[in-house]
Amino acid sequence: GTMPPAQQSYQGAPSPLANEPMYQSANPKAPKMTQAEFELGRKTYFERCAGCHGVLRKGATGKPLTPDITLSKGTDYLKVFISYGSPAGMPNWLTSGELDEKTVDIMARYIQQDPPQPPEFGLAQMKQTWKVLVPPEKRPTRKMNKFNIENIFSTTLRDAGEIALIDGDSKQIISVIKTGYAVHISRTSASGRYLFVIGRDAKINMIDLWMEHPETVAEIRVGLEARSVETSKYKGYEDKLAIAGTYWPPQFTIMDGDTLEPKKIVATRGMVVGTQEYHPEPRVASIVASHYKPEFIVNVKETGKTLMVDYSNLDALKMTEIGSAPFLHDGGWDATKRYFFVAANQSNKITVIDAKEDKLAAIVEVGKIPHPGRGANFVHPKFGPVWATGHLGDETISLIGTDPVKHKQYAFKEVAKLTGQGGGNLFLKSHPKSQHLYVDTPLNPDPALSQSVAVYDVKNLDKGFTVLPIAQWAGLGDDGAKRVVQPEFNKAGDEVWFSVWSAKNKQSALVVVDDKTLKLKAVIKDPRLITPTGHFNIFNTQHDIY
Ligand code: DHE
Repeated sequence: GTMPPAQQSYQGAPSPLANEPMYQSANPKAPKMTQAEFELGRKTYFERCAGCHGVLRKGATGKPLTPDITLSKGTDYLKVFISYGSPAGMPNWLTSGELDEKTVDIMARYIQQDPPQPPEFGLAQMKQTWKVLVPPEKRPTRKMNKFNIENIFSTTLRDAGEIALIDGDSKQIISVIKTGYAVHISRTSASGRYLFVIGRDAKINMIDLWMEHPETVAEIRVGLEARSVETSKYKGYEDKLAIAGTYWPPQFTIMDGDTLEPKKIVATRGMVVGTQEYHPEPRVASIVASHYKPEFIVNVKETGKTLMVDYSNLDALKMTEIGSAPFLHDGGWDATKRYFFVAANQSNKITVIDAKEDKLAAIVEVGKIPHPGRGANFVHPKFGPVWATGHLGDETISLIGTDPVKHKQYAFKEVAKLTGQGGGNLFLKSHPKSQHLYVDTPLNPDPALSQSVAVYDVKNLDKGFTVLPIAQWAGLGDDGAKRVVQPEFNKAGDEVWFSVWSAKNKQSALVVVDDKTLKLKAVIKDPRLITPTGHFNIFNTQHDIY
């Protein structure tokens, strides 16, 4: 296989569906399997394969593996494919040592059976998991702690299923809060009071930062697998609603912003843009709240559609569907917060959505597998305001013009490509008060790159980049792979935080860099900081500042 191991582990994070009960369906043509073999096959499939081939094996970024295709290939052929991989990106599971021969044989037979369908998850199931631990009337009416909550960081402790709230001023851990399985992202309510955290198991924790000891005040599961959560930000709707998108079932759920009571569930199953063929499991990827209208901007991955969901009347829900390109994933705003840039990652494109006019502004060709996170914004000396994305698949950073008024000839075009340290980039970051652009490369196979970041002076891009040896600064010793991931600014925009992400049984750390001098400012180490990945500064997340 040619897919670098780090990228493979990125796409193939274990799905919580591995733990859901599902049953073998009898297909007389499929090779025989015992119930135990079927169970092992199912578990392995959801842990290793579903991320690319889809829950229903209808294909996503990987090829479809439904019995109409796999049965005609036969067990022997499939075993070779699984063992040795393919240049198109299929990993070499046997020769890499990830699976043994017995498991490869089981997998070859498993994918010829009918795909077991995980259960649906509707209002009744959601309500069973919904808990209001502290009802709104029992919550404080003003901030009861002495923290500067606008400079708190919520750090994802992925493999612990927890987040750490860290005081950005003192660098002390305020608390560690239990969340969902393989927890993914945090988002802040419009007022900055509430923090919403979502796990891969679609569990949402709503945390009240006004409490003397901030803790979860409401929780719910909105499905079986998820990645995104957001809250309403339009004037008059601040803190009123929350929304979460799910990978399974393919749907999004709008909730009460005070209690997480589920109000409205909308399915995303439907037709793929372009081919207009039915897709049974279009996953919900990034969601952002519009600043122009009472709308959520919901990006549906496999069908390549951005849904502008008007939340002003949930009983007569209006949605504008903007088709662009399949595999919409992550994205962020330009500096004016009018244009939303979202990566169609396996299509090597960035889609630009005009949130004022509710229409497609452009589709921009970029490098191989763009992965912006929320992207970065700065003013380029020649091209004016630009938004930037790095790539998983190559070493470039694409700059796209964002100003159709004063820099019309550059607007929504790729105006320049910077050359970075290498491929395997996941996140890059800017801040309106900083002159620097930070670019990580956590998935690069070379440890020298995965353990450092590149910094550009945006006024002198010709000078290339400076390398900061972040993992070395953390002083964690030599054992184990450490990936340096996700630059995030503090509120003042004068320091940048990084995670040094080690294995679950190894020590990790956070490293804080002084933005002016590019020198080490602080290292945060604590046995509770297990597998830190993303971190979200409350103020910057609240106001979409980057
Ligand atoms: Fe993420 C954002 C999905 C793997 C860290 N991730 C997102 C978003 C989606 C997503 C849809 C956008 C949410 C939004 O803005 O509403 N991520 C996925 C996957 O499907 C994928 C590829 C594989 C998987 O099985 O989960 C995946 N992600 C990872 C990781 O391996 C990372 C590096 C470490 C981790 O914690 O698991 C990771 N993803 C992040 C982070 C963000 C994110 C830190 C938020 C970026 C931001 O700045 O907003």
